[in-house]
Amino acid sequence: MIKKFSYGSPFDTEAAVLQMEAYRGNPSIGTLMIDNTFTFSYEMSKDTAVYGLGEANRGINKRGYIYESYCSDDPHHQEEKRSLYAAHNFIVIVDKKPIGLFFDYPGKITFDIGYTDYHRLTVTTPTADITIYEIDGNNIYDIVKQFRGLIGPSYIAPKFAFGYGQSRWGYKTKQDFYDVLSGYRENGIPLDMIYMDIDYMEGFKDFTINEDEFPDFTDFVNDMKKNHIRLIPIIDAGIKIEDGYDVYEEGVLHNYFCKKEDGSDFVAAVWPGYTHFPDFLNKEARDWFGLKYKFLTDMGIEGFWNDMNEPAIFFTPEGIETVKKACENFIKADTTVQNFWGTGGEFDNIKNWAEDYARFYHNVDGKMVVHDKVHNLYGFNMTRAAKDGLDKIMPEKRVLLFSRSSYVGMHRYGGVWTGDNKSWWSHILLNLKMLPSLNMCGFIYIGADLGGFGCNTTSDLLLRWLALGVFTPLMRNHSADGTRYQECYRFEDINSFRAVINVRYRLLPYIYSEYMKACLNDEMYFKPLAFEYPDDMIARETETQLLIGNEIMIAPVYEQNASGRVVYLPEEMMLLKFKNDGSIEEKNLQKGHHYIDISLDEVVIFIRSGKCIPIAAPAQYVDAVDQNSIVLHGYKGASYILYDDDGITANPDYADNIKTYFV
Ligand code: MIG
Repeated sequence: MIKKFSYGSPFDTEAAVLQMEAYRGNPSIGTLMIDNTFTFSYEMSKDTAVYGLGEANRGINKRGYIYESYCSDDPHHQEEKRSLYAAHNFIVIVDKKPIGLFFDYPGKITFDIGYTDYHRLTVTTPTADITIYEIDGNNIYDIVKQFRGLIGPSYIAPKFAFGYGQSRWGYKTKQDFYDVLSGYRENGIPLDMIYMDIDYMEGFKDFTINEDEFPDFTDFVNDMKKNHIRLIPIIDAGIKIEDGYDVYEEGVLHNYFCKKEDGSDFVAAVWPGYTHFPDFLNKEARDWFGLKYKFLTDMGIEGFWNDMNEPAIFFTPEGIETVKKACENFIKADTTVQNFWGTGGEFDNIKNWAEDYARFYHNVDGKMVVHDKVHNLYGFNMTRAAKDGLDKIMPEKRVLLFSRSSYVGMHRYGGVWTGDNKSWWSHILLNLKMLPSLNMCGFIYIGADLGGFGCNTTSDLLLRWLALGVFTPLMRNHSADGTRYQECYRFEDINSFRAVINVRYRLLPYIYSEYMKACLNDEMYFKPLAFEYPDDMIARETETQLLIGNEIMIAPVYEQNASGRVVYLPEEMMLLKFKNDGSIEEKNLQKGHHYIDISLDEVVIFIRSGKCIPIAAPAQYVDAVDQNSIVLHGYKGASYILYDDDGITANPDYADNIKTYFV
């Protein structure tokens, strides 16, 4: 059952789609402190676990740290970070019985989950205008399913988006893209998408193409499609201030940009230099921006990634003034260590600066709302604008769309990638641990930058990361300009890369089928062992393995120089090892701990007791996966319900598209 509580006068975030009566009293657990601020406080027992928070740092069980939802463009995801790019304020507290709590609040909100006091959970907001949904249910899945019903159905990606994609910030010329195509095809490594980062634009202006490099963009897009490659361009939040640029001029004319208190358009610098921010909380501005995507869909584009939509701010004119004053003072003052550090720090201080977020306003149904109070809704509404626009442009078709920043509710409009991670071994695990929490909040089309975005990758790190990426709906290798190149064909052991990525295509019928079931039935695709085996103390604490769909478990290798790993089986399972030569080794294993050898060119899965899965022959791209090549692997007497459809028609129906297979 879901119960809604509302305090003060909360902003309508539109995260929830179900309307219900709101109560004023106390939720059934915890205590409230309401003055100018709001605090929910709950005493945890020794064994209490807390799950959720979607795209957030640290473990699957969130206990023992403090998290802040305030969408932040911070590319350094070390262990102490409290905020990443998203705000997913849903938790499930598991004590004797689980309780779900969604704190629907669009500004900064803090979850102290046993950080200050290991036995206390406190959730705090700076104003006391908040809505809370309390959900009780039989188990965690039941609570998640009810929550998903509350927030509405998940975005459904087209099937081509389940292929493997290559990306890199720094591809500039047509030749750069053709080099990627030939690098993959000539080496027989599957590929379906190449991503276009900001350099395809003219001067980083959204909805423009650099005509010098791409004089015949439509032909280029079509030629790539003939090679079974979709180009997926990036769209940034900020619109360059430049006379003659239509998007800028229309935005100014119709008051579609965020304003300062004095009514002027707010100015902030991002890649194009000074820009204005479209007011995505204003419906008219959303409608306008969404239809701009037509510029690219008219040229054959079928997918986008929305970036910089926290929104990220490098600096504002006000910030620059502050820095300049600090520099002037530095020049005049004695050179002390304090002055040196203090002045240098000002440069960092004005990036994504709180004072700037308090300086601009949204027009929400005619009312001016200061940005920092609704900060976490910006990326959500950018992607909503895009999806609503694309639905008007191509109502019958699914489009690939994912965003960097998000809030609960954005899962109806697109997927997410988890932003600028690094080529660190620890980030394989961070990637893995975010996946189920994101699913809890309805984000199913998700993935991380495989191989790591920042820093320099190594071939073994990339191989191990790809072996996890095989199972993430978004399987994209992406890296930052200036880092070591990490396209698979750049390394010596190309056969190993081919072998690992082949597994993705062999498992595609299963991955797509389980993804669609999760979307269409409000279920989880990535499940922690703790959710499935709540009475198994070891399973409850196993955070380096996941269940994928209903049939399999994975246990990726996440340490360098490891030739395998210890895997915990909470029940008897059948190991399947995909070998480099295309063969599949099978072995039944008893419940308990096992050391499993997994070399760099292998992928291992575990089929759950009594189940089976479909496996196809390898293919170079999604359309070439041959349904007739499907063979069932798993337990004798098992059956599998396969979901499949044309992969592109919007609003597919579950019942129309399932077929049962028997071993
Ligand atoms: O300030 O477009 O997270 O994926 O490559 C960096 C350049 C801007 C951040 C994104 C990243 C992308 C990069 N962008």
